Amino acid sequence: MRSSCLLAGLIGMALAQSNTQSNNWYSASVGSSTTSTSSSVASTSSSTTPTLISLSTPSSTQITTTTTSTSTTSSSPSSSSASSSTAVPLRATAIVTSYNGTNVHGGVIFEQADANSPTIITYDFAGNGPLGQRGIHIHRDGNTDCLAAGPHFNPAGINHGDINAAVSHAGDLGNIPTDSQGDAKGSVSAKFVSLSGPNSVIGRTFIIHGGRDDLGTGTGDSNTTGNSGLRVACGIIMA
Ligand SMILES: *[C@@H]1O[C@H](CO)[C@@H](O)[C@H](O)[C@H]1NC(C)=O
Ligand SMILES: *[C@@H]1O[C@H](CO)[C@@H](O)[C@H](O)[C@H]1NC(C)=O
Ligand SMILES: [Cu+2]
Repeated sequence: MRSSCLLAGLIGMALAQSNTQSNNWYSASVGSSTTSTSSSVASTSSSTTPTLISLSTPSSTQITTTTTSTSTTSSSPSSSSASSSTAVPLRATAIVTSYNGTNVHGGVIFEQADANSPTIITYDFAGNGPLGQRGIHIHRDGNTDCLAAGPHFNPAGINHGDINAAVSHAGDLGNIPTDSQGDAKGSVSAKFVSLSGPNSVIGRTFIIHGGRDDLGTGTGDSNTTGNSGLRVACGIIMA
């Protein structure tokens, strides 16, 4: 059952983050997200977004009540608190739903201790092919139509590379391994990913690809895309 594997993994992951309402954010959204098709994203997103935000937002994060468009690249609503140099932990989530008929799906939690710290990105996916490598990125534009999410988020305007590499896009998150069941669970620390300020990733799109990212070492579009293959699932990063 597609939703049960998500619930097991994501609720466990969310509870580990010690947010007392974390067990609700996923279950509240899974009912409608699993019935959606990739082409009906606008209506699905606008109906689930308010619930997701209200349940998932910790008390330290401001809530925006106008996040209904799937095509906005909003800057972080918490950027004002970051500029006042308070050490408030920042948190965001992305519900990642399948695209173009794949079965890849899951969730991602982003946590940053303060505006100058790396962001810890904890992910839990199912539905991939087994025993492979999958490129993951943050793409520039917020859109649940994965193909419309634009290129990698690259505010520095430099070449594609590995996560945390000096020459890399801020949205480059490297490869993650899939296990024998096609699941991928883990955590990475991304020093160029921020949840506040002008280069915030909030409102942008997390994408998992169908292939391995060559991390800029390959041919063709390597310096732009890493030749990571099709966009098989994605979700907008929300505070
Ligand atoms: C959708 O999947 C098919 C089959 O894998 C592929 O040929 C096509 O390019 C994909 N389209 C998009 C928009 O990803
Ligand atoms: C990628 O960029 C590097 C540095 O500019 C260059 O040496 C390399 O040839 C480029 N690779 C491709 C495939 O264009
Ligand atoms: Cu990508």
